[in-house]
Amino acid sequence: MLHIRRIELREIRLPLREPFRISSGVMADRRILLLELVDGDGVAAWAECVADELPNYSPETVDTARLALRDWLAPRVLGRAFAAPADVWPVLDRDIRGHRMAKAAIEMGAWALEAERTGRPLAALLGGTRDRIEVGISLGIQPTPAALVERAAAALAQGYRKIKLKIQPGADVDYVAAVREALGPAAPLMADANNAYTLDDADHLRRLDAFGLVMLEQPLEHEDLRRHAELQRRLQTPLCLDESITSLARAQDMIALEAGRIINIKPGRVGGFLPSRQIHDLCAAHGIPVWCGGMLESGIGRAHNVALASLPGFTIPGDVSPSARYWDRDIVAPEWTMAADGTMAVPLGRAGIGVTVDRDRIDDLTVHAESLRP
Ligand code: OSB
Ligand code: MG
Repeated sequence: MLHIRRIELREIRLPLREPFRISSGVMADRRILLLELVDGDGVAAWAECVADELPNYSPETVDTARLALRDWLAPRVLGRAFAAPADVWPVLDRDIRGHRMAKAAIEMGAWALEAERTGRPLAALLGGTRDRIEVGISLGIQPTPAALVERAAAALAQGYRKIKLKIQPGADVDYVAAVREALGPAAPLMADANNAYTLDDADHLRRLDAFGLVMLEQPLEHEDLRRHAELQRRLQTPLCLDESITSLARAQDMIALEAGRIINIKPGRVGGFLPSRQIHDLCAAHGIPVWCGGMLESGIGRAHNVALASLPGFTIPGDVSPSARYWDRDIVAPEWTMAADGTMAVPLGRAGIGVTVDRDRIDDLTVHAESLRP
């Protein structure tokens, strides 16, 4: 039995090596919520909540997640025994709307605790089948096409297997054209608009069809599947949905409406590993490729993403880049690294999340800590 005796909640501050700009905002000095779940025998496992400081990607924030975790979610699992980690999600979700990132932090922590407790790698517990995953990089919006070309060329030289270019009105077609021109026709490029367009921009977005993008991610409003379907009918480039896919039902709707042809699965966005696996299985049954997205996670959230990305349906390189792409120094050892061939090892030789959490460093970075008990 999985028994969650206490949850240590921390907020740390971890500065990105450089600010990351997307159409809906900039991230720089990250505030990150970390959870440590501890069972009755003192076995512990870490998880990360991917909510950011401002509600520009999802309605959740660090502060709403902390409130939800402390007042509504942790009380549901503390002191309670679960036969399996898959039983945690329904307990967290029943009659609590939304707050999926907060739910996911506990749910994913429960899977990690089960892995730790039973001496198995998290990836194996989740049903992973790969020992290496393919790595992509997401490049923030740059001041000029030339600056983006420089970064994209460096990423290609480093071996990244997919290069995602963040776009927004005024920094789109010219930027993508410049990168395609510089990197050549074979470079695996895609674009991500984070909701920055409307259907009125369809003719403009159709110009992206000339550049052979692997996909265009989330061009339209986050709750709008119908208009994505309309746009997909007018574009050759496959659409991939990110913000729009908040649940298994939304993934089913995307497929039924033909609102996209690819899904970016972020476990935090959908509520954890159980919904992620359900979406993964649904997509596999419909021939829809999936890949693991990223939320600029520390080494802890990254460990969870690496484990998920080892499942068989994750056939497109994920936004699961090595630690050094984000941080001067990560909070885990060893740090996450990428080989020259653009792959990352899944740590199958170790139980749990596969890396050691650097407690001293976390103590140094902590701005808030509280202990949640039954
Ligand atoms: O849309 O995928 C996104 C980061 C923060 C918020 C939204 C997104 C992103 C990224 C970064 O693209 C991916 C990464 O973690 O490297
Ligand atoms: Mg995205």
